[in-house]
Parts: sequence; structure tokens; C-alpha cells
Amino acid sequence: MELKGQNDTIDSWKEVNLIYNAALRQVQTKMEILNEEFQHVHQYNPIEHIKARIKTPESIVKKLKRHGVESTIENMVNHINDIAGVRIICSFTSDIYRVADMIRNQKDIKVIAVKDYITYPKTSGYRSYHMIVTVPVYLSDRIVDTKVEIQIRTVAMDFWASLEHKIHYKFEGDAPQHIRTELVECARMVADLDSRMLMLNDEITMISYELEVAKIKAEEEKRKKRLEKQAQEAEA
Ligand code: 0O2
Repeated sequence: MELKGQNDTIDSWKEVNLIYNAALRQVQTKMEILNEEFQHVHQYNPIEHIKARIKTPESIVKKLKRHGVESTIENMVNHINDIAGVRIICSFTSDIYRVADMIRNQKDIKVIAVKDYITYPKTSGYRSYHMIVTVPVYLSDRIVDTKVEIQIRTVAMDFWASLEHKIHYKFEGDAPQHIRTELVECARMVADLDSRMLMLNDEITMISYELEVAKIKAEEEKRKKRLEKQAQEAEA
């Protein structure tokens, strides 16, 4: 089967929409399957929930303007990495890296760029883990490797980013200094909350493990005693 890149195969907005929607659905389904499998094997869900969206034509045009390029289908496909966007919300920071590794291990997903704004937060305070990947979309006559932006973040990071995004748009990117300072302080608190919740969860997991081990040992002790008693009764 012929494998073509994006720019020489996509030539109309309708087709673009169809292809990016297909890519979005594939990534979303893959994530749901991985989450279900993880639950089955480890009795634990690393993913709280998933949101998926196609960027609106207005936002695409705005972003192309920001990039200083003409609004054409070709420029859109080449310059805009987040036409298809999937946001994965996790409970804990450790889950983010776990999910990112699961994505990397998918044979048909190609990771083309990673931005770790958790290890290196933005000056705004923004924290999130971004991956630009491509997935093959199988059409009747060709395969189109299609870009999807995956943002992975905790519930707390998402809460902060939603409010900051709203403020950013309200003030058209020029929020008063005291609001920006307060947002940076809130981002610091969010990071602290995430790390304390993770420590708490690790401690709970450890206690549950120790309780489970103690229960097994107690069961074993009981079984031994029962066998000893049965042996004594048989001797008598
Ligand atoms: P919108 O309106 O959310 O779609 P690229 O997409 O790679 O060409 P960039 O900006 O270098 O452009 O990529 P980056 O930094 O990975 O950001 C991509 C997206 O992450 C943004 O898309 C936002 O959704 C989100 N993001 C990045 N920085 C911030 C931030 O400081 N605050 C918030 N709330 N979100 C952020 P768009 O298209 O810029 O915006």
C-alpha cells in the first residue's frame, strides 16, 4: 500500500476535517483501551478522563497569522500541530509519565516532538506534558500520517490552565501584573499540591501493601495451627 505524507494528499478543508477526526478517534480509543488494560492488570486507572477536540477554523486562521503565514490548507497542515488535540487528565504526576511511556510503546504511533512543561514549567506557571505524534489514517486508496497533539496533565494542572487560558483571552494576552503574579503563585501551590497528593497516595499504597502482606501471613499462621491441631487429634 502506498504511504504518502500529509501535504501531498490533503487538498480540501472537508478532507482535512475527516482525516483529523479519524486520527483523533484513533488516539482516544487507544488511550481508553490502555486505561482499561491497566485497570485489569494493576486494578488502577492512570487516566481520570480524556477530552478530544478539533481546532476551530477561526483559531487555526488566528494561529497561522501569529506564525506570519498565509491561510492555506498546506500551511495549516504544515504549521499547525494541534488541529487534532487530545487532553489526558491524570490523578498524579507519576501517571503522566506512565501514560507518556504507554503512548511511546504503541507501534503505529510516531512521536515527533515532546515538550515537558512539568520538569520545565513556562514563566506563566503553565505545567503540562505535550507530545506531538502522528498516527496512520487508513483511507480507501492511501494512508495519511496525521499529526495529533496530546496534552497530559493532572486534574490540578488542568484546573489552573483552564482559568489562566480564560484570563489570557479576556485580557488578550496582556493581563495586569498583579493577576499574572497571583497566577504564578497559584501554579506554585498547584505543583506543591500535586507533589503532596502523590506522596500521600504512595504512603496509602504502601500501607495497603503491608496490610495485605500481614493478612496473608495471619492466614498462613491460622492454616498451620489448624493442621497442627488436626495432626494432634489424629495422634490421640
Ligand atoms: P489554544 O487556544 O489552547 O489552542 P505549537 O502548537 O507547537 O505550534 P506552541 O505554542 O509552541 O505552538 O506549542 P506549545 O507551547 O506546546 O502550546 C500548545 C498549546 O498548549 C497551546 O495551544 C495551549 O493550549 C497550551 N498552552 C501552552 N502554553 C500555555 C500557557 O501558558 N497557558 C495555558 N493555559 N495553555 C498553554 P494554543 O494554540 O497556543 O492555544
